[in-house]
Amino acid sequence: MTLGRPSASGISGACMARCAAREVGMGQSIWESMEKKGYNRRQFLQFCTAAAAAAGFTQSGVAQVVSAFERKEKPAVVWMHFQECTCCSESFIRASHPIVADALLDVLSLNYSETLMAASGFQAEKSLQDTIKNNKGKYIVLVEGAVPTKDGGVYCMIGGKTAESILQEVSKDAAAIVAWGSCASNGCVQAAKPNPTQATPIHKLVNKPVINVPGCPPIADVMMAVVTHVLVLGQIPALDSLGRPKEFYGRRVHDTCYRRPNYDAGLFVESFDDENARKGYCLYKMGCKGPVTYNACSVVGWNEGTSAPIRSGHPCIGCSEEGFWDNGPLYQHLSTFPGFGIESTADTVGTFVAAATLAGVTAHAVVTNVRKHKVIAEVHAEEEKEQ
Ligand code: FSX
Ligand code: SF4
Ligand code: F3S
Repeated sequence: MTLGRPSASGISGACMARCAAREVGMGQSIWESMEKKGYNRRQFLQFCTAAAAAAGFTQSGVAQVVSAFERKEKPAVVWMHFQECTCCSESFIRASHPIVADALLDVLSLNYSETLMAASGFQAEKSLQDTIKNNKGKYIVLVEGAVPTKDGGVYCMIGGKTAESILQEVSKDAAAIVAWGSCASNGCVQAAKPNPTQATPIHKLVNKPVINVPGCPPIADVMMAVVTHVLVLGQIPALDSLGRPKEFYGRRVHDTCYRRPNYDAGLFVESFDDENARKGYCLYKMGCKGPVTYNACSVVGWNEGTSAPIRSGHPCIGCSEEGFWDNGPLYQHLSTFPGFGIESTADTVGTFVAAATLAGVTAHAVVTNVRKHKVIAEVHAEEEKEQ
């Protein structure tokens, strides 16, 4: 594939061609490289500030980033594509820190990316080979897509080699490996039953730690933060037991959802076009998997934080969770989930409350839910009166 870089990114395909064609491992610092490309000191400092923020540093960490970028040799990066749809790349180039997006892509030695590089064929292949040969132990591998292992791996081949052999070749001397998206992290749609090509996530095939950044696709700003973290600190961020950065995958979508008060109060959308949908009630009954999905959509948001699936009226389909294609129909609600507790009244809150009252049970949580339900209903009634 030889697509030029979309204009939204501000970097031309020609620039990528230069990146692809130049010699690698030249020992320039990030600052030297930026200066050479025409960035001034002010832009460099802006870049450092944005990078520090993306990596989760406080203001005091900016000086550390400046110092690191002045000294640190710019890392070489190879970005591989296997079984996927390329939305992970599409998401990444729309990150909301333009200076980080542009500078990272421009400043990084993005020596190989089938989507973003202008070079193709033997020139592209040479760039990949040079990168892994000249930067042993120092380069970063970003992988988009799962790898088919059935029938000798013939279901995904690039330049006559199987995806699996390419993955082994590039990851052998890598300093860090990042699995972009659910395809690379857990197999995603390719691995859905019956998984005809035996699509396999990256971490099951390589013998070193992999940072999993699931989501179909992952959130641009989360991708940006992970890359920045690896570059700025030169370290793998703290990961959970599934290899995901804790900072972004430590909470359920449900835990930070702005519709949560409606959930707790038993106020649900019953069909996509009903009055409750217009009021922004909870989408649980429409199949929302937010209660079992770990991702940062409710906090970070999409498209420069403009929206997220739930904010636009669609239930979360659990796209960052393993096997989400096989976890039952997308629009059928969960019957239960861990930590259901008081919330197990979600389907039958009215009935449950009536029964509890009859039995003379004074469970505080139930009472709280009823109160919330009443207050929210009153607020909505007030709003309607005012309109
Ligand atoms: Fe997979 Fe990336 Fe889904 Fe696509 O390329 S995570 S199919 S939206 O985006 O790998
Ligand atoms: Fe939000 Fe879905 Fe949880 Fe409802 S079920 S509060 S819409 S995450
Ligand atoms: Fe995916 Fe759910 Fe977020 S569907 S994009 S994890 S809201």
